Amino acid sequence: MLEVMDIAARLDDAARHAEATAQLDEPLSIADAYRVQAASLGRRYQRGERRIGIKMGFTSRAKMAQMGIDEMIWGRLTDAMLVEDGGAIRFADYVHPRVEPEIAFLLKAPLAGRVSPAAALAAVEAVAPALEIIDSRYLDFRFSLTDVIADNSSSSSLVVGPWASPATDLANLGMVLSLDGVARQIGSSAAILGHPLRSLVAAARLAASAGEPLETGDIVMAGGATAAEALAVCQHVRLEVQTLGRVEFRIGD
Ligand code: OOG
Ligand code: MG
Repeated sequence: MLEVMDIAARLDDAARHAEATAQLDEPLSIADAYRVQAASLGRRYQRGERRIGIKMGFTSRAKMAQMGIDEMIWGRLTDAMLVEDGGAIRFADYVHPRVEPEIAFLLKAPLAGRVSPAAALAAVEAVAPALEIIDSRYLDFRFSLTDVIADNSSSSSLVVGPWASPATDLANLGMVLSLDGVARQIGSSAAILGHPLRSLVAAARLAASAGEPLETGDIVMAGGATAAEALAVCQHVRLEVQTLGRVEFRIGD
């Protein structure tokens, strides 16, 4: 569908040039919004980026309340989105970036379709504290459900901390997100669907139903446990997760 390719190009260009674009006025179905997302990722793959996994969105009440959307969404992650733990991003590469405290899973086996939490856990190689940098390509960071899905669910960058044993109990880990050493968001991993593993279960189902099942080596971001925080130049961002440890990055200009 021509319209799908056009919208995908507009959103991909907005991301590449770090320039906000207007909300979509074309009414899209959810299926078409995911088609736009797939098409915009297709442009990235053509430029040489490689798929490394998926991110889940709106898996916590805090995130749903902040953005006024109460349906779970997902987006694709590529190698170009990875920021080294302790590294830096350039503020100018983003439109209006925000950061959120998350948990990441690394898979050691494929995981597709309707799986039990036990089966999901059996496919996990490791878990890690992680920061997601989201950056809506829409003006004023405002969007409808289909807008944000088309925009790869605001996916922009991710920073993954040290990988830990999958035997780590993720049920209720304290999470503190600090900007320049000041705690700004305090939460628990329990905020993520009651248990972050449930987000992995949902990811397995959603990715498979899109014809792109989770594979060995994939990273799955479970979704923000708290509301996101807006970022500014020169900040230092750090997440401390009980038991799992810390992950951090700096923002240059
Ligand atoms: C959409 C992405 C949501 C999460 O972790 O809930 C998300 C947004 O808030 O812009 O990444
Ligand atoms: Mg997120």
